[in-house]
Amino acid sequence: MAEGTKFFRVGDEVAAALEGHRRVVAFESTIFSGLGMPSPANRECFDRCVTAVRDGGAVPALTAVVDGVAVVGVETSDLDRVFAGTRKVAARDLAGAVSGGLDVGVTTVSASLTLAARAGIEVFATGGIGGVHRGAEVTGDVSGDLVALSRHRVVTVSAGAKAFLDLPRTLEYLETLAVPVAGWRTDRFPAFYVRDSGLDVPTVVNSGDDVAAMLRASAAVGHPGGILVANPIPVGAELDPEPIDRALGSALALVEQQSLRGPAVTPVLLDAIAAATDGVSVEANLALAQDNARVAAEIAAALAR
Ligand code: PSU
Ligand code: MN
Repeated sequence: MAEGTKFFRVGDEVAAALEGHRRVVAFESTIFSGLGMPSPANRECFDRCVTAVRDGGAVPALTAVVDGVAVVGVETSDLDRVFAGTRKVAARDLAGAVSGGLDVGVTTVSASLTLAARAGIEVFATGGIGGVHRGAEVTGDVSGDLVALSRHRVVTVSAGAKAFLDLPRTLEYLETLAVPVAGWRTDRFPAFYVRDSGLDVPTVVNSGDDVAAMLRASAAVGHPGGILVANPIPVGAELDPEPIDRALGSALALVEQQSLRGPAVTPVLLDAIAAATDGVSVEANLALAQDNARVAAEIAAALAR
């Protein structure tokens, strides 16, 4: 079990689960904040993810920075503050956030993977990961999420990544970083709202046991990092790519026009797409996040056997 420190704490229920049945699924908090999706869908998204994890016999562990402490397993009484958080904390921001006593910070995928590994959690669920941004050959904007995937032995379940990223280059970068990418019952990389980006994944997994075997094998052969499990959005929730592509075009133009750089880029794109597609894209986002949580619980159960 991970001991607490001045800067780091594991919630009671999560700590007990890690000592006992070991079925725990970590979550990031950016996705559930205003930076990830509009209110009140963010709260509904969290509730549906939590229910999916508990229905699968696992315990959810939301990560965030609260009162200068990096927390794994945010207390219920702190949820409202966290969901209202506006400070995005990536892996590289964690140290400064806690040493500087930040009141509330919402964790990205990279920060959550860091904290999950620190706590001894092996499975993490989100909606979509960050990746290589379009135009990265000029801006150099590559999400720290990719590096974190290569650094921590944690399984990440995601519905691929949003198409505002450069998906072929994101997969190339994951290959460079030696991150195994496994399609959940598919040989195609999903693109968030749509099940098939047209890009292949190198490995197919069909069950939690398949993923557990891969993670154990990766440790056995001395591989240091985690595994990306790409779970396509459920069939009934898939969106028509046409209106999304149109929204994406204007969202990318907005980023260009405002000369946005760095961590500000992703929240502005997410917000513009949600606004342009009305409630439709948000409902799809809830459905895929919930399904990722369900798959993550299945993997956590397999890892605990
Ligand atoms: N993509 C989404 N929803 C999100 C994010 C990405 O579809 O909420 C968030 C996640 O927290 C992810 C972060 O880790 O954005 C990546 O930000 P950046 O591109 O600045 O690394
Ligand atoms: Mn970035």
